[in-house]
Amino acid sequence: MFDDFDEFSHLMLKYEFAIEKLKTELDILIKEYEFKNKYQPVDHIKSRIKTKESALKKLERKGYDITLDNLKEHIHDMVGVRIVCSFLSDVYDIVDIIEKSKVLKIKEKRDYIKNPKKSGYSSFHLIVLIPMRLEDEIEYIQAEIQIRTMAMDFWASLDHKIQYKYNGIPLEVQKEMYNCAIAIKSLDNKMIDLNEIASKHKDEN
Ligand code: 0O2
Repeated sequence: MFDDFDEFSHLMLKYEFAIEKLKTELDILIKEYEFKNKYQPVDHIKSRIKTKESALKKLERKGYDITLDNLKEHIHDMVGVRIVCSFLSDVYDIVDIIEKSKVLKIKEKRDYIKNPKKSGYSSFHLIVLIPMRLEDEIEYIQAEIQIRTMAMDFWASLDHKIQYKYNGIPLEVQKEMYNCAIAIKSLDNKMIDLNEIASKHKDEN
């Protein structure tokens, strides 16, 4: 357990401020995009602050001592936002507008779409820094933004239920989940093609 309860509560409060600022900035960026392009790329957005229990488990899983410094440094998804898009191309458009944000600083990019995880997990992750003016000083709070298609989201949520975070899932199940991820990828590509055909058809008529 974290020894200094007051300091932990203060940190959680900062995460609450940070997630509000992040959601507002994303809302502005996405609405601007929608206005300019007359098109809505996002199906839905979810956000959460990681629970203390989940953070403790993750620190243990990664082999770190349970300290506030380790939490701040090594758990970069205490503040997390997930943006679920319609098409694969929308994912990259959203990454692009976030990268151009004047408020958020990009700390890291992880393209698990081009390079899926061993499990088959596919999604684009951005680790961003949110500047927070606290007690007259600017403090940067880390957050993870996961950007994915609806199909990837479907796979990830079921995978989470079936196997993620559990040990000893049969190899067969893992292999089948991987095969499902391949099928999801092919569906996402097919949807892009169908969308393009439909849009050409609209232009010609
Ligand atoms: P939860 O409960 O979803 O929040 P590291 O790479 O060691 O620096 P980390 O945090 O493991 O650190 O980074 P990674 O792997 O880039 O992203 C972690 C998050 O991506 C996970 O958070 C999941 O949300 C998601 N994720 C990664 N791999 C998988 C997978 O195989 N299946 C599913 N369903 N989700 C995955 P948490 O905190 O591990 O879990």
